[in-house]
Amino acid sequence: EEQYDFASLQEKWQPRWEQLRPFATEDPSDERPRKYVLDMFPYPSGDLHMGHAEAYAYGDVLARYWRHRGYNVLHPIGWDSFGLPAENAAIKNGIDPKAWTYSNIEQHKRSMHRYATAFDWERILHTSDPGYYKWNQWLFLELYKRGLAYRKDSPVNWCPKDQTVLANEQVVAGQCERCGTEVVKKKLTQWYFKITDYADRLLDDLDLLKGKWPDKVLRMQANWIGRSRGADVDFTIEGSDRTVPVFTTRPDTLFGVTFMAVAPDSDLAAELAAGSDAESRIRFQDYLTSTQKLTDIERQATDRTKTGVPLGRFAVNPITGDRVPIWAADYVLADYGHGAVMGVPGHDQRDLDFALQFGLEVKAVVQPVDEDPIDPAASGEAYVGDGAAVNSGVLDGLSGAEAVSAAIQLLEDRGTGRAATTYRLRDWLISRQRYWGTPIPILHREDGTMEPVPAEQLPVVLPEAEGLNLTPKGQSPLAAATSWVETTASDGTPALRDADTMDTFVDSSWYYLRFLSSKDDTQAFDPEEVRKWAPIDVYVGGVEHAILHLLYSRFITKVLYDLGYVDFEEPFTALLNQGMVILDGAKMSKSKGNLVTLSEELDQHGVDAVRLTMCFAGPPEDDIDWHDVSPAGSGKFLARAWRLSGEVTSPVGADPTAGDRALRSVTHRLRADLPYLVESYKFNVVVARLMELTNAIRKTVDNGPGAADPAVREAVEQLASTVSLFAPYTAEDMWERLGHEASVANVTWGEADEALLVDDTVTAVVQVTGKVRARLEVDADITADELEQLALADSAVQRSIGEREVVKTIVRAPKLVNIVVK
Ligand code: ANZ
Repeated sequence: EEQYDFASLQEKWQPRWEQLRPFATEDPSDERPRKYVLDMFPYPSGDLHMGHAEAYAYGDVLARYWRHRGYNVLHPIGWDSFGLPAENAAIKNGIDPKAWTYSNIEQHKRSMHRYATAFDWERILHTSDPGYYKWNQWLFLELYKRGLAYRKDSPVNWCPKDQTVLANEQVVAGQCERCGTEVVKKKLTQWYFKITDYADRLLDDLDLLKGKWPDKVLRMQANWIGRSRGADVDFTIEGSDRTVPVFTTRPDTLFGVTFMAVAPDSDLAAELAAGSDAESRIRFQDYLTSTQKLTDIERQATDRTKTGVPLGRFAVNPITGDRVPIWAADYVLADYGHGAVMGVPGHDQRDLDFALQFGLEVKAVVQPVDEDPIDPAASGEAYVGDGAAVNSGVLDGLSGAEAVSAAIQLLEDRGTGRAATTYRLRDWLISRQRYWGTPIPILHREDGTMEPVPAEQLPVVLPEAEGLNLTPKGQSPLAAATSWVETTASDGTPALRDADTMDTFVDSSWYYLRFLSSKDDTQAFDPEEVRKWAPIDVYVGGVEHAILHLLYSRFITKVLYDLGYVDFEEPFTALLNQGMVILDGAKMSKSKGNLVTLSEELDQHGVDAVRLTMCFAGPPEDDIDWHDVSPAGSGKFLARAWRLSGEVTSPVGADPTAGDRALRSVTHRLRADLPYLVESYKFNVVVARLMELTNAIRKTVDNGPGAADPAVREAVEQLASTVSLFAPYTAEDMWERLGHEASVANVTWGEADEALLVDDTVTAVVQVTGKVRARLEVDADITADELEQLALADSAVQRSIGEREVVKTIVRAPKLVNIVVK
């Protein structure tokens, strides 16, 4: 028996592929239809791990599959190479972030070559190259010119450990996503992208992705955008000519308002307190200090005892004329709606908790129909269910949406309110006070005005790290790079460069376009190439990017669409989220000591066996428990397949049509099912079918027509090219042993032969005077005469006829024979 040796196959093919470059896509005369398959680009920390191995195995199946289907496939790779970890590692170990980053990238590249990923290596990009971030700066200025990039003073999420600002998306359960430190609020001047202008489109266009993105991701995006429809109601403030709007989703409960509550950290609270008596002012100041220590999450926790202080001021309900006290309460957030609520304790649990805590009035203004009247003050439970309005003047008797629109109508008629929509989505905070990122291309003049860096001066190149103190201090380390920061404005007056760098999510929001013309130094991307390739047909990556990265990319794509740069509004037509690789049911981590190291698995089992194992483990969305899978078993299967390729004796090009029908039908069934199976990501089923095909071939060779049968060649060739989706080294070698030239990646699959897909036998039913007496397996193309003969010769049929006389035989070939006897 021939020895299958994965190590020598790897040694043999890797250098040959480097020369053959089977996945280069630069040929402009290539007229094949196109597919763009993209794997989320990696962050270059450490070496590749099991998670990368899984994702790239799946991405490769899709890229190679479309090539076999006759498409010109773009499958590029690059590195998301700016960002905090490089800087933190640099601070800890005293190495230059650039040196750290690029040496990690080199390690990644070596590992990816070994892993035989089907990438087009001609298009690589690193976001930390000036040739890339120049266009990041261009993008920033495109937004800036249109008012979509702006600066404002605002309370931001601040990580005291990393000493940096975090986007809302980077705060997880009140903690810094990266280091786990409790995030606090701090007021700073920061740059924002106006993603809120796109909230409706980002939400509504999720419909275009239904069925092609995981439902879970669509839901997460919708929740993140968080659109609430309702009304703004203008309350007048007693002793002032001011009206204050509050946002409510329940204008139908206007008659149940018994207080107003404002966020203590809002400008409104400060203004109201300033106009109050001394005692209220002092009480308010103390309260404000105590709430500033809390995170938004803590403030909104439902199980927390409600806190607040009366401001000594009153508001007047514009519909009822009721005079209600105004409180500062920290369950009201400053940056949602208008930072103020109308308190309806009868029908909102937070308001009820608050009212009961401070002895405020509770009014029930919605009663369930045909049930006992509710009493929230007594039960402690606000009534949030359906019902009819009561004690609500003209609204009485109305319910649900009807009551809501009648209330809005009332407000609009009186000019004291209007229909309104509020979003949870906030503008995207994109400035960072860190070194290793894209410098913001803005100059600050002495008179306090700003000026964009002129296009011809881009890129604003990041100064060398040497000599800069990167230790976080709340101000960008770049501010200390005096010779870099100090420059002149276009009118020759002194100016300072903006010292902040951009959030790396800006870099990754459009990189998929840069791949299309990654070496072009005259434009961010070539519109001609964009028309050819984009949008992406399938995007492969982790579900951890369900909100941040995908939402930002969708937003930037819509901006580019509005500016006329691209002609599509959604960047990722389909999304495949792979599960995690775990061990014994737990996420792998160094600290838990349950880390499976990719390079060790590859050394032990070989690249192909590891890749095949990833694909065979189950649906790609599910987690893979590395304890439950068998790379050794995968290796055994590959050896069996590989051996077959050495046994075929018919010549290349042998006509298979005269070959063994049973084997041909297994081959063609696989070919027919591959589109459905691969395109619905049932990679594990494909592997199972390859095992079935291998068994069928072995049977034909050993116990059937033998290795010379041309059906065997046909089957082994299909096996080799399909195995190449999962195990490229083995497949390439099989292809060579079959007498072909490299590369197996270039094989285009033919169509399945329909005639081989239909079953070649059918079951014929034989009846004797209406009663079924026998079932016969017959050829599908049997003639009526032949079938009649077979039926009459069957022993069960003969027994049933016995001594009786056959008067008539009705034959419907190939399925039915009815014998009439007397
Ligand atoms: C009166 C009312 C009566 C409310 C009722 C609800 C039920 P969503 O669905 O999340 O958008 N609200 C408004 N601004 C707020 C702020 N800055 N901080 C905390 N809460 C705020 O919630 C909208 C509801 O949240 C609004 O409707 C308001 O309370 C409250 F029976 O107004 B409601």
